Amino acid sequence: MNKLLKPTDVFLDLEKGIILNLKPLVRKLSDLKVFFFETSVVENMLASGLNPIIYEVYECLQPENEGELNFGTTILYPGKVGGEYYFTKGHYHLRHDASEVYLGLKGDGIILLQSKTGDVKVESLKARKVVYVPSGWGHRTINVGDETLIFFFVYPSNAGHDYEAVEKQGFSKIVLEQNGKSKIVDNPKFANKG
Ligand code: M6P
Ligand code: ZN
Repeated sequence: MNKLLKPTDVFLDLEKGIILNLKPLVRKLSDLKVFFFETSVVENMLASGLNPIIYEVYECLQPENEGELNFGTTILYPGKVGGEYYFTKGHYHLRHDASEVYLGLKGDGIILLQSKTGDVKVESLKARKVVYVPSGWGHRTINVGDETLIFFFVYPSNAGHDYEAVEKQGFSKIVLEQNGKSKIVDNPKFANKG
């Protein structure tokens, strides 16, 4: 039996997406260098002193005991690198039986899902929309709107984040702005290693 944890509660600012009295994890362009399609654009931006914040994560982390849950919010800013919309790194869960739930709070987003066997699924994420990410699916969130995308998430605290597969293989699709609209296209750099 796991040790009985104390119930906790937090306040969420639904407008800003922040969880009060928590320090966010901040991801800047420099943290996402290898993830964007146009690496040379990233390098030029960084070389000219531009290193914008891409997203922030407010997370209530629990001990990694079986059955416990982590939850929090992600604030994904609007913007593009070259033609590619800002996104979260994206990851698989290290535990293959770990799923996740997203609840959109604000903005206009897309969740790209892919399995290691080549399945791809695309879901939209916006206020009041709930997306269930079953176990086994890698997931990345993209902000395709002009305003900040804010969403709430819950997943098992012992899920673990596997970024390596995404770093090496990438996502099979990328989301670009074309003629003022978002377009999901094949990622030419995708390494289909299965
Ligand atoms: C979601 C959750 C978090 C994750 C965050 C940022 O809100 O899945 O667990 O950390 O997105 O995504 P990533 O870890 O892929 O950068
Ligand atoms: Zn996850």
